[in-house]
Amino acid sequence: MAAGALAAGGALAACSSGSAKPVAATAAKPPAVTVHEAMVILTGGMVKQSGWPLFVPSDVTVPTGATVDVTIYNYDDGTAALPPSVAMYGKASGVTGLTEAGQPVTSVSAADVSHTWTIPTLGLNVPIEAAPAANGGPHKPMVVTFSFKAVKAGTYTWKCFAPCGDGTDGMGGAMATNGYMQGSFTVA
Ligand SMILES: [Cu+2]
Repeated sequence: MAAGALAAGGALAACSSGSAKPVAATAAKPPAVTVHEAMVILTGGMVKQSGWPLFVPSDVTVPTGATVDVTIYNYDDGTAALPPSVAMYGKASGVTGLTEAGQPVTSVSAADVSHTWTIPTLGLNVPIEAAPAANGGPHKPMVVTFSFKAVKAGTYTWKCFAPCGDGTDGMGGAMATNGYMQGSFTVA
């Protein structure tokens, strides 16, 4: 009796796993999602708050698993050279297809960095070059594009590491304030 029940159970399990397989394979393949995010960097002077450059928007949310195509329009024509302690943020990491002004790049020299978009906990860093000098004419942005995959759900803090803020080290003011040179990146 017990042996018969086992045999029947075994047969049933084999049968149901055989028929469930194609369903599981279909369910495990969600459609690939690509989202496009645009951010603009404005100088403080453009928004009547001199010395307070900012990213707009500063808080971004993307779906888990999405490929994120980012375009950053940097209207700041000033540089904020990376000091030696954070010189490593001149090198891009964690992203693919980085271009600046239409040119593929993998790093920006420390002296030429204007801002960075950096999520240290994800190993993600993008150095951003300055906009062309306006020279009294219309402002033209430095256009920066890159992609990455938002693999792990969570809320992460992004920061700029170029000392573009207040204080003797340039790390105060905008550099230390959410909504300016830092914000949140949420994968949900
Ligand atoms: Cu900055």
